[in-house]
Amino acid sequence: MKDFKRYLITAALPYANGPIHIGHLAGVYLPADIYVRYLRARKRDVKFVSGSDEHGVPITIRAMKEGITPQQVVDKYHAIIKDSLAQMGVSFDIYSRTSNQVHHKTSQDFFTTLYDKGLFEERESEQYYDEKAKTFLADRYIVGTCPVCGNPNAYGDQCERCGSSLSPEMLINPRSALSDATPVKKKTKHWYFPLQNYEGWLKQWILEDHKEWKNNVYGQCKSWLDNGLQPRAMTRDSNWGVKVPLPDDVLYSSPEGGGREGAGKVLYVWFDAPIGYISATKELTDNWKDYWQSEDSRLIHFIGKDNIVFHCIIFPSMLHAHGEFVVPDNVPANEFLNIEGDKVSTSRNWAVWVNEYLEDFKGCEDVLRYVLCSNAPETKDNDFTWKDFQEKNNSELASIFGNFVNRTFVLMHKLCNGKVPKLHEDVMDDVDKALIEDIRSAKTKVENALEEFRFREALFEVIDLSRKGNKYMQEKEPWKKASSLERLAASEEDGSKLTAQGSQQLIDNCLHLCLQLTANLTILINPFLPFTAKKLLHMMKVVDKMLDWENAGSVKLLSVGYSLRAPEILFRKIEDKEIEAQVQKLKNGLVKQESPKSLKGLEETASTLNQAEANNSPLGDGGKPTIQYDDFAKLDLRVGKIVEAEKVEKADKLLKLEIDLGFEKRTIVSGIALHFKPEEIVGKQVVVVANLAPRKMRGIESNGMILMAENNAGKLIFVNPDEDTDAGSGVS
Ligand code: B3M
Ligand code: ZN
Repeated sequence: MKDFKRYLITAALPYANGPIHIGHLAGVYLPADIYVRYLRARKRDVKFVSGSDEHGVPITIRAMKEGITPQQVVDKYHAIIKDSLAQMGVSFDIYSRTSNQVHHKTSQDFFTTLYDKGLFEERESEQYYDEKAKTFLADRYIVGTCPVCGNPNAYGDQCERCGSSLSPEMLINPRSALSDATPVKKKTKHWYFPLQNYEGWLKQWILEDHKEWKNNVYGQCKSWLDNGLQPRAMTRDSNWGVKVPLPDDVLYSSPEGGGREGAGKVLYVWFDAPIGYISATKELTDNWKDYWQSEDSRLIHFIGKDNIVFHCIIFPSMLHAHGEFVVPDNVPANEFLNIEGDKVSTSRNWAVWVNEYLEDFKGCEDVLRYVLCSNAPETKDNDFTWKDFQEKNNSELASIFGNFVNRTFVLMHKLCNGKVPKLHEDVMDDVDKALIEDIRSAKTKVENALEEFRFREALFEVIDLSRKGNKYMQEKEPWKKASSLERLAASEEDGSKLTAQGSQQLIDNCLHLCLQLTANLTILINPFLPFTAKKLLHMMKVVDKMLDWENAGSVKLLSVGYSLRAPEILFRKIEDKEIEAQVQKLKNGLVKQESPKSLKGLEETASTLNQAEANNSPLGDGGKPTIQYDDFAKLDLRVGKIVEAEKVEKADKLLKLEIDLGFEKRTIVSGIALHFKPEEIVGKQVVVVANLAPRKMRGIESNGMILMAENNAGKLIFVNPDEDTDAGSGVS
């Protein structure tokens, strides 16, 4: 590998539209932080930058949902995210935000450079427009039926049910996410970046020159490149974002107005956001060009898999086109972390929020770091479960690592007067020598894995070294030698003094090596569990300097005769009731999609966006807008009776129900499994939406839906007639 002088490590800028969850940590921030801490320990010149992504539709949609302005949204969540990351020990050199002036200027200058070089294509096209909200509808402002899977609520850029990447034109029956109105087509003008012009360069740079990239990243790039790239619009009609740095007569010059009916023109969020890495480095240091514009700087982007195309194809093409910047040397993207067997969904609140974890498990930051790293979704999606979290804490961190350190310190205080004992080389045996070899080779193993972004493996090697420490101690049994010492001291026999001396030497050797091993564990664990490393330094009364990576592998880190502190408990036990409470919290917090709560504030925000006239809800709690009788009359509601119920395999929340509707039996899949056992509900009467289009869930076709009420505590209650009624009776 090339010898780089400097490292610039970036971690994806999280949208400031909500707190971060543990999937963000596992996929992006922890691996980045571990890598940076390792580089720092190796005395490399490194800068670690990130910040909040404060533009784009995710922000304005959140503003709609919360009924506040986009500015209020980003101020609120930027603070929460920044604080969570700091508390988790993610050690950025700077955590900035894209609403900063320096960022607006940096991204506008970037745009202008490309514009002046004539690298954009100016295009006028017809786009969907909401006449009520007076705005163009790009990306997530438009919803409709997915042409691939039939999901009626697919977005203009993606279907969340089947994962297809979409454009607004592909949606069937498109409607505005703002007003529900059917949009009309209007002409507007945008600036497109012709990605296809960079295909040749990209193919050489990625497919030929970076074969070492992770399979998942390389594979995704290859498939984008094989399918051929298309021009991509780098501007949007919106009033939230970085203003396009062109005069009005250019922005709107066209016989048809160029989109003047819109709210203004801003840079596409995926144009400005990655430039945020540059702006943050500028804010951090006057020498920012050394990191961005010098060939001996190594740029590495840590991201989640959904951001691969932006970081490997679009942004590098922009950097290349600009001409003055380095391009990433690696993009070690991770896959996704699921929670308790189900995909994380922020809209359904199926997530473990980092700010809440920090409240509930004070002082356990390293436990989460450990669990997320040892289970990181490096090569495939992985699952987080609370049971596994408890298991990993109690039987790995506490019983292996913590136990080794604790035994070493307790015995050193008991058998060696609280001081580092001598190493008597003449009585060292093969077991001692093997341990020294294990210490040496652990350093190399951890290092090799970290250099290649195999963080799970690196962490495993550290824990494995502590496991070897336990085994060594078990074999040596210094406590047994100590009790035989006591017996010898009491005996008058000749030669007992000599034997006693020999036993003390064996105890010394064992604890000397166990203490040197503890010092090594401190260095090796530091990138992963920095809070634990700090505690260990304190116990050993040594300074941070000991953490230098070059010290690892040595068995001369602690001086003989040096007195050490009493042990601290490194990892407390996590109790069953704490875990049960978390599982319950997840289940109770689950929000069904499109609940009235999630639409709250639509009115205010629609007007902040465009002073548009909005649909008022007749309900005080921000419910859905008024509908006409005809809308209601479309529903065929019937009384049915549950005749069979069973769990759906590999789906925690689903029950497969057989419902007797009198005229026929129906299969309905319902998301109520967390609330009811199958046997409890057989025989119950329910109200069924009988003419709902069929939908496949986990391979089972569901024909209808049962109505449920939900109380304030999140408990589900059946909606049914108040006396037994014939199956199939109409409900109106
Ligand atoms: N904010 C997407 C995300 O949070 C986007 C990343 C920007 S990185 C430049 O997943
Ligand atoms: Zn779909």
